[in-house]
Amino acid sequence: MEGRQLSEQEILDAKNAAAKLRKKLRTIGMDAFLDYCMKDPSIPRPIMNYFGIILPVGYERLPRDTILRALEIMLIKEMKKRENLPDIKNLSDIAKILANCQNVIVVTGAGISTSLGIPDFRSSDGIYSRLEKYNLSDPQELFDIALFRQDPSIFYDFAKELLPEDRGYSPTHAFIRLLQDRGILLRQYTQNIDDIESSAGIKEDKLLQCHGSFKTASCLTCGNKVPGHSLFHDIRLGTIPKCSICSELQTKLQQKTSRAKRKADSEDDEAVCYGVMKPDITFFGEPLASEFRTQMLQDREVADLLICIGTSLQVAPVAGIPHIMPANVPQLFISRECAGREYVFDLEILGQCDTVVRQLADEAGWLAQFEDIVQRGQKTP
Ligand code: CNA
Repeated sequence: MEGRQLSEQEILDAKNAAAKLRKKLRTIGMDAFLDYCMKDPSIPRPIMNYFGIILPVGYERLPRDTILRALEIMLIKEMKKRENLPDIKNLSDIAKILANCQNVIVVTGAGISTSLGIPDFRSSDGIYSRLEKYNLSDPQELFDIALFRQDPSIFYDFAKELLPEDRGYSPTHAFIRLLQDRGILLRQYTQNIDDIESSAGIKEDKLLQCHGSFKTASCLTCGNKVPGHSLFHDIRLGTIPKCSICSELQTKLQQKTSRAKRKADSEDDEAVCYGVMKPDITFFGEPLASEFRTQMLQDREVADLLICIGTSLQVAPVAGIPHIMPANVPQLFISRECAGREYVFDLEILGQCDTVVRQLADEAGWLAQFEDIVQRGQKTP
């Protein structure tokens, strides 16, 4: 019956069988489980199918040791998988957990700012959907440091879309602020570069901007650091922001240099990015702040809830956070689209995050306090 679609009952039976096998594997341990798999040559294939692993045709003819070794590798992977915690079926269960929590880790992505008009990357209307005009082979090139040095105008052309309009913040930012005000926010790990967290009043020691942010900018040539907002006017006008120190120096030098020399210099690669300001966001090809790893390893020891909001979990190392949390820490995922199959969240709520967090605040009995913070985050007219 190859290629036949399974009925709902058959899918349910297979899921139940897989759950039983997982339990058996964890109860009797690897060695005994391998013995169990190998006692009959017909056993490995269905067992592996239950675990989502397809064994090649004719594997039965392989030497027993080879099969054993392959099974062992697959089962080690399986053992590392997180199991769902019992009794987490809906937001009200999460609200009960919140009532007793002290150290919540929140991981956020571009989805928490889309209601403020800042597009994300990977949604159907996100920035990656309209990249034809840049003629890039990979959308990530927008953040490629080598390309930025060659032609900063490509980055600045789309960067204006990411600039925060004013000091407002979204209800989801307000929810994270609520956790902070209630004294239970251990840390927010944000991939966002819009720095709206600062507008929402998330304290510096509660926030890790994993990819840096527009908060500050530095000169590529002399390293001069300035507040990020001082670049916003130029970025909005479509002008590449330049370092005032380097520009002054360049003018003085130009007055002394011959015209022919100046022409040769301007054709030089270095000359293209001379004195160009770059927001202090981490580009591909630049090292991530070393703080991330150190902080994460400390935080995972004390965390008692993980909430991931508005992220596609496609970018390392943030995408790895759910995998490195201790298995007993409950995990909630809120986004418009499912997380990848490699994730095992105790609860996945698909929808607009602003709506879902409001519901969660309500379930927790914190609605009035939440609305008060939301109110303060409304855009100034
Ligand atoms: P992404 O890959 O674009 O994913 C965003 C996810 O959020 C998608 O899965 C969407 O379905 C979901 N989403 C969008 N809007 C909502 C909403 N209203 N409610 C619930 N879910 C929603 O972005 P990631 O953050 O996962 O990827 C990391 C990149 C994106 C980082 O390097 C960021 O710097 C970069 N980025 C940041 C911003 C920003 O700072 N606002 C904007 C665009 C991209």
